[in-house]
Amino acid sequence: MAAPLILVLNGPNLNLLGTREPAVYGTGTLDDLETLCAETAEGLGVSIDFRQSNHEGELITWIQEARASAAGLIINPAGYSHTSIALMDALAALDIPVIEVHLSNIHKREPFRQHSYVSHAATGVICGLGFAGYRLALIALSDILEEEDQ
Ligand code: CA2
Repeated sequence: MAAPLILVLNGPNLNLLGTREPAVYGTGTLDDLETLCAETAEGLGVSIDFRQSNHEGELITWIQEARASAAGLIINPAGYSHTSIALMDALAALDIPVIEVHLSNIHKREPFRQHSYVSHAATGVICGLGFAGYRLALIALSDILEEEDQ
C-alpha cells in the first residue's frame, strides 16, 4: 500500500526564514525545514508534499485539492492565522486531520497574534517549539492516521 500523503503548507513570508529575525524564528531556512520534515516523514513511513506561498488564494486552492489527495495536513498559516476567515472555511471543509503549527509562541507575543481563526478548524495546535513543532505535528498525524486505520 502507498504511504499516506501529508500536505505541509507554509504561509506568507516563511520563505524568509533564516534571513531575518533569528531571535524569533531561528536561523534555519525553509529548505532546512523541508529537509527535517522529509527525514521525519521517511522514518514514520508517510510521504510529504511541502509547499510555501505568499498568496492566500493559492493556499486555499491547495487546501481544496488536499480533499482528493492528502490523508492529513500541517499548516503554518503565518500572518493569515490572525486574519483569514477564508482559510479557516477551506480547512473546515476538509475531512482529514489538520495540525496548525507556529514556530513562535504566539500567546506570549503581541495581542494581535494571540487569536488564530485557523485554530477553529484545526484538530490540534503546536506553537513555540521552532522547527521541532513540525516534527511533532508529523508524529501526531501519523499516530492519528494509524488509529483511523484500525
Ligand atoms: O510563529 C510563527 O510561525 C508565525 O506563524 C510566523 C508568522 C507570524 O505572522 C505569526 O504571527 C506567527 C510570520 C512568518 C514570517 O516569518 C519570517 C521569518 C523570517 C524573517 C521574516 C519573517
